[in-house]
Amino acid sequence: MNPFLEIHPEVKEALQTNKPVVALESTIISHGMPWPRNVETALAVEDLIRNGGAAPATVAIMNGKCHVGLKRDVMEGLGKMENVWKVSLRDMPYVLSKNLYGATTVAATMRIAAMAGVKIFVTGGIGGVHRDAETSMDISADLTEMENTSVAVVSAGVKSILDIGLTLEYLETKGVPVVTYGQNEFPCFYSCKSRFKSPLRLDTAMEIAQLIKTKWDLGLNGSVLIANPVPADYEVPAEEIEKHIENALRTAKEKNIRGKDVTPYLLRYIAECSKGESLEANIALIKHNAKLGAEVAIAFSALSN
Ligand code: PSU
Ligand code: MN
Repeated sequence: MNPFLEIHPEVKEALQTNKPVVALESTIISHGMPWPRNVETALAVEDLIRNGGAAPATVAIMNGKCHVGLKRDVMEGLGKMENVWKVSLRDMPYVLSKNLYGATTVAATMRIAAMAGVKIFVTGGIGGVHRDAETSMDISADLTEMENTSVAVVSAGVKSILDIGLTLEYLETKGVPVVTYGQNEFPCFYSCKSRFKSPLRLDTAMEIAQLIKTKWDLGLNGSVLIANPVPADYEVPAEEIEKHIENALRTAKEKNIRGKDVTPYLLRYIAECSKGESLEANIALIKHNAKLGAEVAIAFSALSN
């Protein structure tokens, strides 16, 4: 086992007995939602996965180790703490070697999950190609990670702070299958509708597991992106979010926000402008993804055993 890994007993037991495990990221706890809803949500998501029949494994970095599965008090601490590092792939060596607290993004969580042998990962939204990428070159390491690392990702699509069309093109170039669960249109996080047709559609967790298994059995490395549309009752119309996004992008530019600070800045700005509504949608869609992720993990492990 990699010496940097610290695997929670519940997760270790599941891995050793080939039971389904679902990885979860922690940037969403530290940078994605306000306290205390962040901690409540993270714990509720873990319980949903447990009740669905899989072991939850929230990933974070602390004390020089990559933790796969967190104790409850650690999760609560992480949710309250200020100055937690947002750790993408390139930040891992620094945060580990300095013994800092780090919350992992999709990219870093995927890599650590793969190191531990976890195959299915649930998040809210992935990073992608930013709207001004042709000049800023701002493309999330989440996408290069999806090219290389064989962990399937369940998300609610791609938030429209990004260029959804370019993100889908990039995933096509990198050989990442994009599957929407139960509808033809690719969803855009708060909204079920993005105006982009989903490259693929599947209607059951078993079919999704079969696609994932077939990709890896073929010897094709890398991820499968599963887009799960937000539950209709919690959908925030795209036009409503769009005005906040445009303001967020403009102020980010004015304030010269760059690099890894861009995504958290935009997310926070939009959350504040759209008040409770976007937070409730965010929480609902993550829970919804957790249920689907547990089903996919169970189907995948049934196919593999
Ligand atoms: N998009 C969201 N919610 C999030 C993120 C992105 O809708 O919480 C977080 C995830 O942790 C993702 C990270 O992996 O932001 C991407 O950051 P960057 O664009 O700096 O790679
Ligand atoms: Mn970026």
